[in-house]
Amino acid sequence: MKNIVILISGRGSNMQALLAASLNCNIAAVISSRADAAGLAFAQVRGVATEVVSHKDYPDRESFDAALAEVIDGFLPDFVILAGFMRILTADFVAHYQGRLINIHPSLLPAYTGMHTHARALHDGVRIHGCTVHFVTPELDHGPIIIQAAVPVLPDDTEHSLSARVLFEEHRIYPQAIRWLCSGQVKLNTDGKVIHHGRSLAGMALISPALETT
Ligand code: NHR
Ligand code: GAR
Repeated sequence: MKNIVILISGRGSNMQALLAASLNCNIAAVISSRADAAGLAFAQVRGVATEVVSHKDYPDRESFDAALAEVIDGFLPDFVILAGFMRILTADFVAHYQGRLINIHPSLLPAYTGMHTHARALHDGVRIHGCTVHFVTPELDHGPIIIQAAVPVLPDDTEHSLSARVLFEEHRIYPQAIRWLCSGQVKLNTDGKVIHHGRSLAGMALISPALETT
């Protein structure tokens, strides 16, 4: 069975969705970059090991990442899952977990990399927004894509309502992506392409606003 380590920084609702999903893998630990992350208590109650590696205890990104990697590697992970983890990681850290480091980002990448994705989508008036699970590469939010979910942006949407609609889909696609990885159905090729074994790539279209039925 594959070992996974989940990294969080706050609420941890994606981590909760992963714990609730009965994945075919062993969740070895939940590690937070903040001691006050609400998600830590949830993991503890469910008997999952928790650790805190606070970025505030380190003078620079290199030393924080080195300390974080040491704690992570103590759990012998096959995959390291970023779930609302809010620190940009150095190229050395990313290289150490090449093909094993996964992130969920609240936009349809490559649109809206970085922070404040929902506010920027609303500002631009896009009709479709969403979320993306991808392998992490040194370039922020640019790694190979495993799965995406698209949602409509509604006329009265606020950052709050739109982020809730996207988050609902995050909680569906993240467990699916990790299930595929742990069963070997999804792999990162040596040329940096994501390979889906035995998956139908047929899907439904989300058209927003909906087409008229004539
Ligand atoms: N690191 C690398 N190298 N590549 C990625 O794709 C990464 C990453 C680290 C985190 C998650 C991420 C996202 O999905 C992620 C992807 C934090 C920031 C950020 O600006 C940006 C993107 C992501 C996470 N962090 C600030 C920093 O200075 C701190 C912000 C804060 O603490 O609130 O690190 O979008
Ligand atoms: C999620 O929407 C996740 O996609 C996003 O932060 C939220 C964390 O929620 N991640 C980022 O923006 C990474 N920069 P959670 O802690 O409840 O899972």
